[in-house]
Amino acid sequence: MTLHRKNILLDTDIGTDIDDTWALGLLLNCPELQPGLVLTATGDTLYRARLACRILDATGRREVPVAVGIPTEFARTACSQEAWVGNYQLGDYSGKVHRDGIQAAGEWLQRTEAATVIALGPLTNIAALCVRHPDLIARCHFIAMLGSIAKGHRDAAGAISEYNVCGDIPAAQAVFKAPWKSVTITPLDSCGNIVLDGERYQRLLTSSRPIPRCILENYSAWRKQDAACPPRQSSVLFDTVAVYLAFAEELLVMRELRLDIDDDGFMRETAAGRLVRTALDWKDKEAYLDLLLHRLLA
Ligand SMILES: [Ca+2]
Repeated sequence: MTLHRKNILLDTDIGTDIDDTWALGLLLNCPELQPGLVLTATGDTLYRARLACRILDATGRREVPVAVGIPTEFARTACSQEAWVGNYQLGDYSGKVHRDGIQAAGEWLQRTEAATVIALGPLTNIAALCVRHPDLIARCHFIAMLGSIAKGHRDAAGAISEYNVCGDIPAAQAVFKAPWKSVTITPLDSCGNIVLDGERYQRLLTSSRPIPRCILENYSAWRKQDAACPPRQSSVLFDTVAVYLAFAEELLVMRELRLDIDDDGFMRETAAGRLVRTALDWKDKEAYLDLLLHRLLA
């Protein structure tokens, strides 16, 4: 029986926090998902596209096209995998590269039935697509690592203005008002404490498979930027949960909430808010960590 794969547009700020790199590795190893386009989000989107291309090259996945999204103001110090990218240029990638990412994403949405958009960074690109192509957005499901309902980082009590929201608040507000078929999020409540450590981390270290090798090389380059990062474990792998939500949700506690985003970047439940399928907690976090490891090692 042929598995019907979901067509995925991945919008990612890969190259700052390392979790996008783990999430891309997970996406590439999910038989349920077909990565159709990787679009780079915010900051130095050209650097991010070079990084995405080099990862796809190193893992033998050159069939995946990469598109350069809308650049925004950004500190060079946040290009934390630059050492791993080295002199690799977009022209070195034998797959397709699109310099105008919004144009390319619009064309991809136009020719793709029932697409799922996964967003792993601030929503500058996605808001631009919502403005330019509301008719195409209405055919898509939207999934994001986004916001904070009742918990912050590492299960700390209380909501915060989360990075992917406060990185472009008007964009997040616009995306919530767009006519998506459905909106699903993993806020910090569910994704803010996902860490691979102990035996699971050891198994990654000893793998010779291309995806774990590539992730760990990048993680090693990234760790040099962050002396506070503890040894022998991953950092928090927020974005992997959004990829999981594209093919399953049974390990999570899902709630339909009506959510608004205020001008300070906080998510609020309001009667007139957007109906959002929200991953509020885990039913079985250990099973998710096992699944994540198993997929990365596949
Ligand atoms: Ca991210």
